[in-house]
Amino acid sequence: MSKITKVIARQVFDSRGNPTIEAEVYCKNLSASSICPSGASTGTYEAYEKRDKTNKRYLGKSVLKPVSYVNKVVSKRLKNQNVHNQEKIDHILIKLDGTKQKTKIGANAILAISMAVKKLSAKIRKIPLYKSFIVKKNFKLPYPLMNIINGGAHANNGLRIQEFMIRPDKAKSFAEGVRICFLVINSLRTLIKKMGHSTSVGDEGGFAPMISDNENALKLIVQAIKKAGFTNGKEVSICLDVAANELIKKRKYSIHSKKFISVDQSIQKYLKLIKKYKIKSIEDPFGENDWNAWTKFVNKTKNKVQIVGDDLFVTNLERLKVGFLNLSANSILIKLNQIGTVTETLEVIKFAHLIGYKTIISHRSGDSEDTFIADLAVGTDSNQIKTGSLARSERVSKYNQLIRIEEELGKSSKMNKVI
Ligand code: 2PG
Ligand code: MG
Repeated sequence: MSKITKVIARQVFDSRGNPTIEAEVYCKNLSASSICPSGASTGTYEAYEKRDKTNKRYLGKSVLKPVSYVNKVVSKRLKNQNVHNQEKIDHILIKLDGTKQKTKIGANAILAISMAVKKLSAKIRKIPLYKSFIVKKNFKLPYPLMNIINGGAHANNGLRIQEFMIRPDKAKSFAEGVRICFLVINSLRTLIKKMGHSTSVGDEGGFAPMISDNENALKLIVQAIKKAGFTNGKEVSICLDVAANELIKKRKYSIHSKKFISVDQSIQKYLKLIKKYKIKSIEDPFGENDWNAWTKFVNKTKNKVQIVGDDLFVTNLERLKVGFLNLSANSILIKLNQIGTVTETLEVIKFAHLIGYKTIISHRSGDSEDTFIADLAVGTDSNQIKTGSLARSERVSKYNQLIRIEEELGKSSKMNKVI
């Protein structure tokens, strides 16, 4: 047994330059720390991100109150707890908070502690973090879902769809998958330059050229894949995160253009895009409360397309159960800070696998140097990871960690399965 001696929280900054919480958990002179990420296109049912709304010094964005609560109250409460008993510690935090969406302490403070506990436990046991989750042997590497064009809430180019991603479906190793994405990204950069657009990047490292039409972005990606020497739909496939919550008004959607159209019309347009651009995965095609639209869409795509629930499920077991009963999707995006503890995240992943859903571990648009999710993806047999482009260190750090894990696993490492 290793007893926690103290927990220290501090305000640090995320990749968008906004304040966020880092927690450092100690067992005597050993410690581990973790930083909570933060989203821009958040779902209503996500766990609560607590900020000092009235503190004007940081424009209402500081996290000094939750930090102080951890240092004054939570640290004492966790003192002498066994750092290896993650579930007990997470339940103490959940109980101490006592609210459904973790509004009292804030899910940002709770998660930073929860992840730091997990890291410290692995450190003390002298095992790599990825070996401390669900999988005990035959570790597999996830396929990267690389976001190469940013739109929606992550850029200011007016693109309706938030994320245009590529997935190297035939890659035999993670490092090879990254190489394939690297080649496509480089061709894309050349193409964007040639068009006279800026090659600057958005929040998740993907290019954010001033293109506002979805189809123009898709055409550009198809061209880039070809120019890099690959075939769209074979070695590389296109995947989207629509983040449709941001594009809804009175049950009508402005996904395909600025015009709001019905669910049925939107589905028809989706089907055309899927066929024309061989799209293999669509995340959040409809809003978080529009269960019927999701069911209709899954029916129409006949399980040939990966339909991913992000804002729909918010890494929440209760919502995933509803989705399962309604046949709403076939995959779930996993974001630790949507639910707030490692234990609850693992419960959701286990249930998702039980019902045959794919799990995609995800970053947030506001992220940090913390690479916890890379280990989580391997340790939970998640077959994909979505963590931005091959740009911006907070994104690349996750890919680099997976490269290290693959190297450590050596010959025994394999890639996971993709739909
Ligand atoms: C998403 C995420 C991550 P955000 O919608 O899937 O890409 O964005 O963190 O802004 O919610
Ligand atoms: Mg999303």
